[in-house]
Amino acid sequence: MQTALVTGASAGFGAAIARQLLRDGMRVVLAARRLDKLAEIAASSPDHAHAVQLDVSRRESIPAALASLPDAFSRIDVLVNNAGLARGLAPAQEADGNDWDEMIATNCAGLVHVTRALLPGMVQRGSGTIVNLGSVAGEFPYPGGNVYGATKAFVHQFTQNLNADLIGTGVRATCIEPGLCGGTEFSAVRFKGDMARAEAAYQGVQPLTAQDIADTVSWIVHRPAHVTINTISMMPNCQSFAPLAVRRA
Ligand code: NDP
Ligand code: 8X3
Repeated sequence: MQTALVTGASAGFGAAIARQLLRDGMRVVLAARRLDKLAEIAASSPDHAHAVQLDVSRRESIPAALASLPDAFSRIDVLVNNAGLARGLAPAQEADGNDWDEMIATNCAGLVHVTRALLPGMVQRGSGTIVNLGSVAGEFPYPGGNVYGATKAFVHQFTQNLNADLIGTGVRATCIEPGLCGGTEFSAVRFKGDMARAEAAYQGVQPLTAQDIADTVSWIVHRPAHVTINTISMMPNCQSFAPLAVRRA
């Protein structure tokens, strides 16, 4: 039986991914800061799910959290680096520097250090799958996306560079890059609890769902061992591309 570790499993995509991988018959370690929420999800599969408190932005806490895993959950075959957030939508010249620090610490530094901690074991065993949550925001710039989009461009390129390093090891990495997705805490977090603003993002549209993302992760994880999916970009039908902005006098 394979074991997956899902970061940010207390809500949104991460909770849906953890539930899906449990339904797929895997053991799952659920990691995030809110242990109560993780424990609630893990309680539905007491033999196969384990909740661990982990703030990925606190680098020094990562080894201790991983060392605390019970034996049955300690060999991680699948890492889903999902923990992440956007803070604010202000133009760069007005944005809050603390918001920028938090996004970089979580989306970039947290993701690379969790990966670094688990990679040697995967390489030693000759198998492993890493799924990173990027975003369309990492490819397509939009006003106010400044540092959030840049962190997701980082996630994209880190994933591809992982595959460059991991050739021949049996370990593979994928970056999933979703567009507008509803039913998660993403916009509530981005707008710091301003629910009117958060809900407005999903009015009159049918966005992707967390289950759409979970289905995609499940598909990636279950590809045969010789297949690497480098990138998946996905959007709801209600979203597409727009022309470049041109400011005229
Ligand atoms: P949610 O806000 O619903 O969930 C985010 C999860 O990340 C929560 O479980 C939260 O748990 C966890 N988290 C945040 N900071 C940390 C931290 N420092 N350490 C550990 N866990 C943390 O967001 P989504 O599910 O919507 O988003 C998940 C990922 O997908 C993010 O990386 C996001 O950028 C990306 N994404 C989202 C899209 C969307 O439209 N929703 C589209 C494209 C990409 P806790 O607070 O308990 O720590
Ligand atoms: C989340 C999608 O378009 O809000 O990554 O940046 S978007």
